[in-house]
Amino acid sequence: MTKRALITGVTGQDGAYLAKFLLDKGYTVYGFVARRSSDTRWRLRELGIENDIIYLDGDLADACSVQRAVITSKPDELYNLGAQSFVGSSWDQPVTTGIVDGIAVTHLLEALRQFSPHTRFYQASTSEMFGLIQAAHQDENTPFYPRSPYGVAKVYGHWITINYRESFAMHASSGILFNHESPLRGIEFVTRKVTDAVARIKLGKQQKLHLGNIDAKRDWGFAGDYVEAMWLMLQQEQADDYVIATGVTTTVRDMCKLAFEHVGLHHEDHVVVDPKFFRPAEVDILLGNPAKAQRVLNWQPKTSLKELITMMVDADLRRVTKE
Ligand code: NAP
Ligand code: F7E
Repeated sequence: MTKRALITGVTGQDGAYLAKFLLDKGYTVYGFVARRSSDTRWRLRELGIENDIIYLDGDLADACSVQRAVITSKPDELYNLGAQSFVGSSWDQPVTTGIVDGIAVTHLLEALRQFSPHTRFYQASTSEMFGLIQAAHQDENTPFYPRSPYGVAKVYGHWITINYRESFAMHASSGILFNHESPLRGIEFVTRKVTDAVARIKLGKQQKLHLGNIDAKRDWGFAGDYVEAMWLMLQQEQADDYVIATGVTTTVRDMCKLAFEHVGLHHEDHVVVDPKFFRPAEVDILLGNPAKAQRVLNWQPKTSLKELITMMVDADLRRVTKE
């Protein structure tokens, strides 16, 4: 029988890749979508799946709409990817971020407990929970020390997922995903900001690229690889929590270097460090240890940072050329 999946955040980067992944496996995919005044389905169009999803209107902050979506879709699997996901904005909207990224996870878990207890649940947890790192390689046992309202909200979402699993024997898993990027990444995140600027500079439409802390280090992977890990978590007999990462960390500076080199330019000639983009509190370095995911899920990242940045720069060159 065809499986049914409900995805919150289906219009986002991961939502789009996951929807495509599940549709390719034959799932019926429902997308929980918050109404916006302008179009948010460009990613689904780029993947050619805009008309293959059943859309359910709602907002994670609205428990009634969450309940209705669960009752209507009766999902076998629910993936909670919806969030105010930009760390920088979380200082400007700390309460909204707390509600949508934290409290709203309880809206979903409660809706499942009451109306669909057999549904398997995936929570999009994050390496931002490690923040001021307490171990050189972060794994499932590393204590959290979040450094932003976003990270704090996600710690709530993470623990309420574990709490419902332990309290009500629900199949609820958390993926602690490190940064993952793609040509569908939002333009506000540093990799896409860089690849878009590289394309514009190469095509003579921009001169300089203003960035914040280019000494920050991140463990960057490809979103297309990471959505498979989400699905694998929900196929296990036991729900559990997993770190998903590459095990390689790189500075923003070196990531820029890769992007500029791909089009034959030097990053030093174009990058300007601008205090405007520094954060009130920084996460200086993240480096994940995905050994458990490799052992239990048989999951491995397939895309190197160089391949990822090349793919992103090429996509932005095509987009900017078409403008
Ligand atoms: P994204 O591109 O920013 O997508 C976020 C999605 O959430 C969008 O579809 C957005 O809808 C939706 N959303 C925002 N507020 C909502 C609300 N109040 N009600 C319903 N939907 C709402 O994020 P992403 O990169 O795909 O990340 C997916 C999830 O993984 C997020 O929870 C993020 O925090 C988490 N995560 C991401 C990474 C990463 O590196 N990408 C790493 C770890 C964890 P609109 O399009 O209408 O705004
Ligand atoms: O920043 C530095 C910035 O915004 C990465 C989200 O998906 O991953 C993402 O959060 C680093 C930071 O991602 C600029 O200070 C320098 O150190 O691309 P980012 P993030 O904050 O790591 C985690 C895992 C999530 O869960 C989040 O949802 O780059 N940086 N200069 C800059 N960052 C931005 N955005 N813009 C700059 O100009």
